[in-house]
Amino acid sequence: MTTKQQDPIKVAENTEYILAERRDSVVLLTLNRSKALNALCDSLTQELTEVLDATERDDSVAAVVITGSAKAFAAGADIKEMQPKTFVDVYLEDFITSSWERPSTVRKPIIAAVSGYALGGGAELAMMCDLIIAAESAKFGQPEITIGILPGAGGTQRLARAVGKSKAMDMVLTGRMIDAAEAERMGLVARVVADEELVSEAVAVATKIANFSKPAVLLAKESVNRAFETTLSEGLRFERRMFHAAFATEGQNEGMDAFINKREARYSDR
Ligand code: DAK
Repeated sequence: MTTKQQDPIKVAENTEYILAERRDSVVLLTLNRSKALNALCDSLTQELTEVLDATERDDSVAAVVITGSAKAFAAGADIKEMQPKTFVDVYLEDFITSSWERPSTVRKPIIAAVSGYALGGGAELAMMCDLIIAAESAKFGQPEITIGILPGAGGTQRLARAVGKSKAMDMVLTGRMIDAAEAERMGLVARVVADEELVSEAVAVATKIANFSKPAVLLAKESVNRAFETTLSEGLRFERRMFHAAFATEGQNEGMDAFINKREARYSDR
């Protein structure tokens, strides 16, 4: 059964909080609620889920970049929406779980391009992406403790895995914000670039990945993610099988032949 393709740009034409723009095989998604510093209200995360669904379905999309505004990637979940809720409310409705999980299940490579504040759910959204590219102005934090709660979308788990216990505890228990340089030193972000180069750099990285053999990219992404879910020996076994599987792709033969014959590889994505 083939799934009907839906152009993510067309889907985003009906969205208020997500702008989508195509840069060849890369789709650039911009969070568009700058008045509230891109606070991640329910409608925004639902729209993001719909657009990501469409990017997954569209074979012509090879990678995704998510960015925000100059002042804020996203200042967290919407505190005004959360404030009146009780335990029973959030527990019974499994509060915002379904609309928050999509970025972490996307199979295509997905890059967060962060400038300004990435706080609470904003930092968690960035960490759900495969890698974070930060502008010099980026500030990361898990300030939930300052408003009487704790991180709820991976801030105690993905952060601890990314930067270790002591730094994660520092951020989660004090709510302290860190700047881009510290985030890079900690291994939270992959690269720091000048603010004005943020989007072009993130799109360039996404394009570079998009131009490799698609099956190899997906196998590699799946293998790295496996490291966070399993023991070393199981992870290595998984990696070995994925490595063997790469030899069932046309990309393996093409990439190696191109190297040997000193020419550029032309991947068929098969
Ligand atoms: N929610 C709602 N509105 C926000 C907001 C937020 N997180 N952050 C900023 N805003 C709004 C402000 O209320 C203000 O609106 P108006 O007053 O103009 O109507 C506008 O954005 C501009 O903000 P400020 O006036 O505060 O701007 P400043 O430059 O003075 O300060 C700031 C910037 C980022 C330092 C400050 O806005 C701030 O501290 N914001 C809150 C940061 C925060 O505490 N974030 C964590 C929220 S808790 C889960 C999934 C996710 C989550 C939990 C569970 N599940 C899947 C279960 C996530 C939780 C969180 O993120």
